[in-house]
Parts: sequence; structure tokens; C-alpha cells
Amino acid sequence: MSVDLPLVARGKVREVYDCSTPAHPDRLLLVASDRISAYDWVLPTPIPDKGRVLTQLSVWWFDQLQPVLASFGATHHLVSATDVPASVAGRAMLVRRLDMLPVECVARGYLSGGGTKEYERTGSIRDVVLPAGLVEGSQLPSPVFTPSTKAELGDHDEPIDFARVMSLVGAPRAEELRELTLALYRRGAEIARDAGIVLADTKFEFGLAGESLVLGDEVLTPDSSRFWPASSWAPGAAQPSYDKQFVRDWLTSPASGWDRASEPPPLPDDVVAATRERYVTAYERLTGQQFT
Ligand code: Q0Q
Repeated sequence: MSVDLPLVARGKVREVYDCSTPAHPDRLLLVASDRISAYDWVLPTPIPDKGRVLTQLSVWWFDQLQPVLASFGATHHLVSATDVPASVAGRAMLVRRLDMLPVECVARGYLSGGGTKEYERTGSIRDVVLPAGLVEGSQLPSPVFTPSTKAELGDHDEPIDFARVMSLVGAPRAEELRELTLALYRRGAEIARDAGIVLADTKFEFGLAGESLVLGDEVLTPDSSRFWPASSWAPGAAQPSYDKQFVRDWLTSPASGWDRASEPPPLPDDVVAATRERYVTAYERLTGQQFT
């Protein structure tokens, strides 16, 4: 247990704790661990500073995205990233408790993974018809909103269409979620491109504070997004992950001896160090600030 607070939710690499007080009864603490997941497994070897890097990156993105949020009359849930327990200093966010909306708001700027399979079957992604000739890694003519429902821990999110989003949150709110998700993605992709990173896709989570829409969760991190190195972007094959490729390559190499059906083996020190460096470099390139 990282902190002596009631546990609200636990994900593969993060926890949410109840941090309410009589003065502030609507507070949660989002804590990011140094755990890393790959191929749907949580690996036994932590990546030093991963939790701190991704938390500080979310904090920076909340500030960068504030103008886009404000243009929609929306805000974000971050209260403080410093007023947190010493045991999780730097890797925790004190946030406002929201009524979370039951929609994973995914924006895709590039064709990859499940999106490619859907396109190859139907020529479209959800209700958006795409031009012929696109391949894995292709940039889409314009970013596409591809929502899903939240799965239970360990399950995969279920893709849903826009009609289902409307049935879940009402038509006006569904439209607002789509437009805000795409606007946030566009701004994030623009900033990432200047840092030599392709933001292929990302997932946002929103909640309500009263009737106001609020951006929650982590934002535009390598855990909630696909980051690709722009220097090696080459449509036509699976793109290397900016942050997890060293881990994936080692796990699928003969050196690991992993059978993909049981818990993965511990990572070698050099893979850990190279992966840590990727997270730190992504933070420093995006923010222009030194990670300390
Ligand atoms: C909330 N989560 C995500 C999660 C497991 C994160 C609950 N501001 C909020 C937030 C946020 N963020 C949440 N609930 C109410 N208000 C977010 C899915 C799950 C670990 C970390 N769970």
C-alpha cells in the first residue's frame, strides 16, 4: 500500500484513493506506480521513475490543454500535484472527485491495431468511411473519434458507435465529448510533432462536476496513448512504440524464453535503463524541461 488512505480503484499500473476531508469531501488521489505492462501482462520488473515521469507529464498537459478546455466551457480535475503524501511525492495527483462518464473517449490520428483490422474489414472506422489504400501506420485524413465502454479490470474495452454514446450520455453531451476529444487530440498531436513524437491515438476520460464537463484521469501519457518516434514513422507495418519497444522486443526474443502464456520473466537491467531513458526523453522533449 503506497498510502494510508481507502483504496477506491486499482488498475494495472495505477491506484485511486479516497482523499476526502471534512473541508474537501470531493477529493481523490491518483497514484502512478513504476509498474509497466506489455502484452496485457504487468511485468515483474518496475521501471524506475516511470510513475513520476508520467504524472509530471499529465500535470504539464493539463496546463497546455487548459485553453482548449476553456473554449468548450470545460475544465480539468487536477487540484494539486504537490499537496500529496510524501510516500508518493511526484507520482500522485490530488484531483476533484467527478461523476465519471461511462465512455472511453479515444481519438485516432493514425491507423493502427484494432483500427486497422476494422478498416480492412469495412473500409471505415466506426461510422467514418475512409479512403481506400490506407495501411498500418497511415495518417488518417482527419482524426476520428472511436469511443469504447470501460471494461472491468483485465478485460478489453468494448468499441461502441456514436449512437451508443448518445444513448449513454444524451445527444448534446455526446457531440460535446466528440468535438472536445478531437480538439484536445489535435492540440496534443501538434505539440508532440514539434517534439519529434507522433501521437497516433489517445484516450481521454471525462466526468461531470454538476453540469460542467471535466477532463479527468491521466492525459496524453505513453500509457494512455500510442507514441511513435517521428523519425522512424513508415506506414506499411506496425510502428515501433516510443516507450515500450525495448520491452516488447526483448520479451518476444529467444533471450527471454517467455512463452506468452505465463507471467513474463524479469527484465534485464539494460532494457530497464533504456526504457526509463525513453520516458525521461519523451518528457524532456515534450515539455522542454529537465526531468529531476
Ligand atoms: C476515477 N478512474 C480510472 C482509474 C484505476 C485510475 C476512478 N476525478 C475522478 C476520477 C479520475 N481520474 C475517477 N473517479 C472520480 N473522479 C478514474 C479509470 C482506475 C486506477 C487509476 N477510476
